[in-house]
Amino acid sequence: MRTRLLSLAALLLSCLPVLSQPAQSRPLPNGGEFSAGDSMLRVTALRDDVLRVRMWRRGHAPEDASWAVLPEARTAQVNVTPTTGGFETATLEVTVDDKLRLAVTDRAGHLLQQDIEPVQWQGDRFRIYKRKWPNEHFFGLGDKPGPLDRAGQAFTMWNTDNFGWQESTDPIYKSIPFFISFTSGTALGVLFDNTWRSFFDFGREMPDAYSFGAPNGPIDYYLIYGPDPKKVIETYAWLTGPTPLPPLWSLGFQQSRYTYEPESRLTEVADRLRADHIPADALYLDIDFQQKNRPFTVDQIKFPNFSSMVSELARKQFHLVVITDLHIAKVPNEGYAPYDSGTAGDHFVKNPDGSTYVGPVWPGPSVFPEFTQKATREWWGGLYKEFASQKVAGFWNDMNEPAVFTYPTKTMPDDVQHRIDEPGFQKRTATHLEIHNIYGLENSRATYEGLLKLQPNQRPFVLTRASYAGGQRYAATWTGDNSSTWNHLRQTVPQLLNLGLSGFSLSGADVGGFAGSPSPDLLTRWLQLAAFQPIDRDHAAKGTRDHEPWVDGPQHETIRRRYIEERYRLLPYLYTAAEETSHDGMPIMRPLFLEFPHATTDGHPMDLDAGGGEYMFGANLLIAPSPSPEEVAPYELHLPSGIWYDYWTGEKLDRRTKTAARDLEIRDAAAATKPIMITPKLEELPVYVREGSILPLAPLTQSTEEKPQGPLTLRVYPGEHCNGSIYQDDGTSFAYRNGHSLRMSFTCEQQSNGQVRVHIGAHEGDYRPWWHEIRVEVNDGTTPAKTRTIEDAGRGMDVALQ
Ligand code: NBV
Repeated sequence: MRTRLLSLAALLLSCLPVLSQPAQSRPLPNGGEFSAGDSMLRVTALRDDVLRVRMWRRGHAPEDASWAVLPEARTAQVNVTPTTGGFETATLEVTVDDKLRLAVTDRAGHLLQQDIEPVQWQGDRFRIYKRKWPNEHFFGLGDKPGPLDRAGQAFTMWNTDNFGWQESTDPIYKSIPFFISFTSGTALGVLFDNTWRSFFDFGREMPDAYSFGAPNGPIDYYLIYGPDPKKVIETYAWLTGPTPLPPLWSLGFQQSRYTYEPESRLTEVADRLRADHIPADALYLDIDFQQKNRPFTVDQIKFPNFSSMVSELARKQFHLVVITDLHIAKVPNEGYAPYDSGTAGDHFVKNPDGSTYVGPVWPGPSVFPEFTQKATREWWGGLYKEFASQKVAGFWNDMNEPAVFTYPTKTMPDDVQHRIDEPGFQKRTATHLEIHNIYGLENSRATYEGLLKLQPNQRPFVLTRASYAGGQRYAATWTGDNSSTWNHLRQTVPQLLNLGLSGFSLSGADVGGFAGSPSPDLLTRWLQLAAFQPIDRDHAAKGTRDHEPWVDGPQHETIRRRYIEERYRLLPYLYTAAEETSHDGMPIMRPLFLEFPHATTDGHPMDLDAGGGEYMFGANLLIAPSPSPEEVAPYELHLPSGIWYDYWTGEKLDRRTKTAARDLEIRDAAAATKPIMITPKLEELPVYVREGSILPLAPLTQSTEEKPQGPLTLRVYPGEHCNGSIYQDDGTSFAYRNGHSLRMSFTCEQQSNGQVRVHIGAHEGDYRPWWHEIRVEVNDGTTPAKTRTIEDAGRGMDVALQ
């Protein structure tokens, strides 16, 4: 009944122009404060295109603090112009009616968002209903499983260790309460900054409304206007911080397992990778390398020469990443330093009665750091001292939802007390219900900041499982315990895309699947695809069959090697994309609608028609795995209109011809393109290059530590807006902040006589790259490709290829 009433209300409202009756209001220089009954609504403009919306019951103004939003952004403000119903900025118009219903339009009068009823309170619980258009699509919310578009679904934010999760499982490990609404090519971002067990509904309850709310905590959300989706991403990075530039090695191939033990087994894997010429950069040690599962220890029997083993691996150009779970074994008087120093410093989470909370995890009864205290984070950071001095290169923060072996909640009790002692926050205690979703975020922050302090000139590499909005500032992430099934291989694409749209550009899924054993074909397909995903880490659960690239014989190994090698050739392109992320948050892995928001005239996201598997890797490469990777039947591939080149053969696909594809013709005759029929072959993953791309490639190496021998290759694909760039630096330090980096830009032009002129920009920055020569290779559909190799004196030049 209520549903029907709401639908009716929405329908009536949709017939009305923007609400005009003003509430009681008090103009503010940067917005307005509105009241009705005992409710207060404050809407402020951080920038002309960013609004912050806060609401509370009189006398209960919530604390103005955030774990996600950067203080500089949160306190930014622009002046606004008051209007009768609200105010306007240079970009947006805000109207609030007498029931405190908010409507936001752009200055051209297009309605961007509208409350369809007053905020619904039940005690501390609230839900906000917004109008949903039939053609509105929703993206983001981190790595929640399921399709790319969140429309028609409902979700809960509660970080959960969900081993063996499936496509319909919710929640899993992360809570990233940020989504992008995309309607007819117009994007609007919404960050609902509430750390409690919040909920989102995108038209599941009612087809014409979407809603979000929480059982407690503040009504505090940010509206980020595009209209271009890339603009929303950039602004979200401004609000919550971008992903820092990672160490180059973390973009190489990573090999992991639960657990490579003893020492000789890890060495054997390292040696086999090198012997078989499978490029690789990182090896992982999972929990069994520790003594009795105690974090920050090493089992001396299994790993008797840990320190020299790390050096020996480094000599072989491997970086070691070790797991450091956050549960600290409760073992008084056993000389276990993390427990002893943590107890002495009063760093563990407490029960309501003041005693230390103890919960069972891998080491048995364990205690948990109070990551919401700065002092505790500093103590935690110090625990990395020994590993850092042994040159362990990266750290893996698992189980930080936090996972506790108590059922059915699998986490701490709701009433555990967390102490907040933190710049920008009131000093107070909060229950676990408020802190749960940011616990993993603050754990990874403590690790990241601790490592920075220990090694100020080394970029930390932290891999976290749980996080919250803004967590990209501290760690890369992965999608937790997926399974070795075809469906999970397919799932990697929407999950990593949505993570990228939610700020987490550096993410990966366990290659081959964690739970279960992949068939040889599945593992081959997975290794292929992950070569074109941001983090490429092969990982497997205990008791599953081996996953390393060689395990299924030479035929499979040859295919697998070829894709990993291609990733290494493309590292200059990938690293340049990672550097872009570090400025503007643009994810490495992108849905088509991010690059082609107007691929269809009605702004329908192309991804949703394209079959489900396609995505962009960086701005120029389109990766097109089969939507049904287990099938051998041919499949149709729809590319955005324009000219595309086959990455592997250089063949030009000029598909601007109008087609008979009826649905496309109806939507947009001009953009209609002929679908390509792909007949899948195990050894092939279709990859296309967009016209006008210039891709930088390196000679093949076996690791990022190896200096490439030979020229930098620029693969030029002539076409509109032809350009490209490369970014290089030492790959590990912060010297780039002092100008010790190298940036070059390229453009190309196709002359009427068939000549292609490539302009190579001068070196910017003083980093000296590996190459002395540049090999320009023009792929314009003629075979063989035109090539010329020239000396690179760093001054910039024009190269003509006939
Ligand atoms: O530390 C063991 C595993 C780890 O391999 C995996 O990647 C994590 O997601 N960990 C979970 C704990 C237990 C899993 C059954």
